Amino acid sequence: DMNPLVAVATGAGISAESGVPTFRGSGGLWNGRRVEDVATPQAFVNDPENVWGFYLERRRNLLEAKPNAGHLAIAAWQERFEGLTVITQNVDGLHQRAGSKRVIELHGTIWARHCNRCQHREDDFSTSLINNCLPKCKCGELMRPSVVWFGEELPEKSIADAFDIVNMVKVLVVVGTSNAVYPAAALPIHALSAGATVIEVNPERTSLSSKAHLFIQGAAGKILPELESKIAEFVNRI
Ligand code: BJW
Ligand code: ZN
Repeated sequence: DMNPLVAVATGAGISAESGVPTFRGSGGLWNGRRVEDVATPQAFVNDPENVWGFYLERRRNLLEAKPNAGHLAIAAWQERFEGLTVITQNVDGLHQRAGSKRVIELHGTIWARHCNRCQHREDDFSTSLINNCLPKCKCGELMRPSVVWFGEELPEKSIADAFDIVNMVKVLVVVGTSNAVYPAAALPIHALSAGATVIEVNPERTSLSSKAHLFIQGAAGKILPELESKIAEFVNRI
């Protein structure tokens, strides 16, 4: 409906300063659990209690967490850059809580569950099991968190919209992702080949850093509040 000039692609690092652990790298790892061991359909089949335990623990952590200066800066940019869209790999909902209006959740949301058999879906803000029972659908099947696990397709419209957007923006800001998980990691590469200026913000270098037009080394909460005029400079370049 609108052609955004600017999009922001985010990963777990944007929420690190809110006290939300990342998946990889230093400070990553949820209680020693590797994401590859809990974020797969097979892990859920083998041990649904363990997988639900992981997501309920993360919900409890998120209820304590608040959007940080990085999320708030991105929300403020939408006043200046009409149609600004946030394309996030995160499931935590912190962009929306910061006030961002257009958010594409590539990997789903932790705040819903659905049934693998009949696709029945409901919001779910619970942080513990009732009577130690895993949530069951009205059809009798176990329900699962509405997130995207390894080996699963991303929501079709989300990933299609994301590629459309990076195809038309002048500037893509990539924040707090290791750029290790596909297809999300292909978005900045696609933006580059479509002629966008790509700015990366991360305390550590990633596979994108040498390809980006600008790599700014640092924490999102420190760098993003200072970045608006730099973005505007690239947007206004012909
Ligand atoms: C800061 C900071 C601060 C720290 N400020 N920054 C080749 C091509 C295509 C696909 C594949 C491929 N090879 C393999 C695949 C399949 C697979 C994949 O990509 N595997 C890779 C590991 C190689 N992809 C999939 O399976 C995807 N589906 C798919 O491809 O479907 C088609 C298909 C089906 C079947 C077979 C083949 C293809 C689905 C991927 C789903 C990922 N799901 C998870 C869990 C979601 C639910 C949950 O949250 O539990 O998504 S895994 C986890 O990783 C989560 C994240 O969204 C995702 C990305 O992590 P992210 O956000 O980058 O975080 P980190 O921790 O890695 O990095 C944090 C960064 O922040 C670091 O760089 C820090 O430096 C930085 N940082 N503090 C700013 N203050
Ligand atoms: Zn069902």
